[in-house]
Amino acid sequence: MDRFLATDFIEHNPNLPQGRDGRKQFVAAVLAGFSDYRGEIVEILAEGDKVVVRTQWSGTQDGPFLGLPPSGNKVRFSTADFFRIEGGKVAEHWDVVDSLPRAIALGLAIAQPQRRTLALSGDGDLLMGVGSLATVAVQGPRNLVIVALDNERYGETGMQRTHTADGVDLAAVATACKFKHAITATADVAPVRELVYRAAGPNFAAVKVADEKLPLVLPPHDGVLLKARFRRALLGDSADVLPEKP
Ligand SMILES: Cc1ncc(C[n+]2csc(CCOP(=O)(O)OP(=O)(O)O)c2C)c(N)n1
Ligand SMILES: [Mg+2]
Repeated sequence: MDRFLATDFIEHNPNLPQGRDGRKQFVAAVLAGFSDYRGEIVEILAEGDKVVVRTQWSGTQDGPFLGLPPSGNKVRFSTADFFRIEGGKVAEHWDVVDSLPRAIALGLAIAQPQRRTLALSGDGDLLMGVGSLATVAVQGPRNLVIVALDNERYGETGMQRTHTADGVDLAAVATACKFKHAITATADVAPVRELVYRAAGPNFAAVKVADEKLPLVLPPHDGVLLKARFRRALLGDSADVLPEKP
C-alpha cells in the first residue's frame, strides 16, 4: 500500500476510514471478511493528474466483517473511483457507490432476519431499476416487502406519465420474478397490510394512488447525517457503540 498511496493520502468518502492508515485497515478488514474478494476493472479514463476507474466488485463473506459473523452471502456491486495522482502515488480519492434503496432494504432484511423490513418506493423508481426485483426475489428474504406507491407519474421530476399509466403491471413483473406474493391494490388496502405484517415473503404490492401534484418534501442530502439517523432509528443507543473486534 505504501507503494501506491501518498503519506498524506486524503480519503473524501466520509464512510471510509480516513488517511493512508485508514485505507490499510479497511483493505485488511475486507480481505479478512471476503477471501475471494475481487475487483474487475471495466474502464479507466485519465486526464491531467486525475484517473477515473469503473470497477465491478464481487466476493463471498466467508469471514467476519463489520462485527458480523461469516454469512456466506455473496456481494456484487460496482463503483466509480476518482483518484488524483501526485509524484506517482494516489494523493486523493473520491467515489460514487451505487446503493439503491432496494439494495439497502435487501441488506437490512438479510442482516435483521427477526424483524420485518418494508421498502417504500414509487412506480417511476421501480421502472428505472426493474432488475432489482429479480435480485431481491432470487435472494428470497422472507421478511422483506416492497410497496410501490403508484401514481402513474414521475412525480418528483414534474409529473411525466410512467409506463404504468399505459398498463405496465408491476405486480405481474414481481410475480414473474418469483416474489412469493405480489398484488395491486386500489381501494382495499387490507391485503397490503397482510403482506406487510404477516405473510412470509418476499412480497410486493403496487398501491394505486391519485396523481395529485403535492408539495415536494425531499430528504436532506448529507450522507453522514442520513446514515447516522438510519442507524439510530434501527439500533437505538447501540448505534453509537463500535462493534467488538472479531
Ligand atoms: C436512474 C435515474 N434516472 C432518473 C432519475 C431522476 N428522478 C428522480 S425522482 C424521479 C421520479 C420518481 O418517480 P416515482 O418513483 O414514481 O416517485 P413519485 O415522485 O411519483 O412518487 C426521477 C425520474 C433518477 N433518480 N434515477
Ligand atoms: Mg410515481
